[in-house]
Amino acid sequence: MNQPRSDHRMPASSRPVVRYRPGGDLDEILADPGTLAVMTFGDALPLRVDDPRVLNVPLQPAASSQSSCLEHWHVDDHVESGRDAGLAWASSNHWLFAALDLDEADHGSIEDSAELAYAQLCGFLDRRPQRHVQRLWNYLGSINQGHGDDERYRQFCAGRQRGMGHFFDNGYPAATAIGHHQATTRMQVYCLASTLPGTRVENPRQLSAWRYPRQYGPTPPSFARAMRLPGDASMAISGTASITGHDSRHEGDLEAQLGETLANLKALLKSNHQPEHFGPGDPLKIYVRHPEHVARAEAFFDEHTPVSPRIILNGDICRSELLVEIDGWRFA
Ligand code: 3EB
Repeated sequence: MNQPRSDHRMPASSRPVVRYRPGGDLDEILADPGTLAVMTFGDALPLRVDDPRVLNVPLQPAASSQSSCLEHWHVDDHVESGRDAGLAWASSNHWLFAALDLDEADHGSIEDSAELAYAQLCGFLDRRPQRHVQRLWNYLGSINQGHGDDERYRQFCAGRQRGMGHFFDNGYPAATAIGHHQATTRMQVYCLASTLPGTRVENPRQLSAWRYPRQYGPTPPSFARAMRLPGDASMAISGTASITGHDSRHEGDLEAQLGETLANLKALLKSNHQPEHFGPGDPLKIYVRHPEHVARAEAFFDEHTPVSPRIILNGDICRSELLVEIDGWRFA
């Protein structure tokens, strides 16, 4: 396995900070030499900006989330950026953002597209000093379309696994996979990687996803529940839903699913020896399947995580009985 080119220890100050910037000015953020990435959501902002650091996530923010909210990844370092055969990237000395936004129609099936996306991403990372993936996001169209093993999410899992090849033989990174409502064939995959490996964290309340039994599909999902970043105790938290063991819980009950999900998140923090609450520096992203559930989700978070910044996005969870999923960050 490749090692970082020098054995410099990573100063904690070099790790990215992720912040939501309600009403943030995109030009101003891009002029900052430490900007590693900026996400816009849905059609809230102009979609086409010719800068590899800008990614338009195809999920519509809830009307209550500030419509012009940006997500800003910032490092205390100088960032360079470019494109490599359709892959957009930006990197500092220690950190790398890379993103693919592809059309399945160009590659055949969703399975073939996922394989190609992951093969391209892993091939690119393999040539970079920042080759250690900490965190991955996957946004697919019509994620629950198709029955049984023909469901698009399950086919995505198979293609992703094939495309990963042996790249993650030492363990999967943290991840999210959510369905969007734009063109079904739009597939977006992006990641945060580093020169040093992170530490994978599993959830004591949940079976590791890669060990899910056959009933959830022929290829179990390839992700860790969380990743502790190199440099300090900060943690990137995977998409977390109302699942204990491997069972979906509280079908049809939004508040109960939210409660179970928060219990899962707290268990993850506890197993990482951290206080079991989210603070003002810990941004959360809440994916809500039905737009009409947004107000109730807001009320839940006002009560249970009042100080942590949040963005609520309309998106589908990869099991059709699940109504909500949460991912986010715990920064040291
Ligand atoms: C779960 O716990 C919910 O396929 O990358 C969460 C996070 C989920 C990541 C993925 C799937 C993924 O199984 C689903």
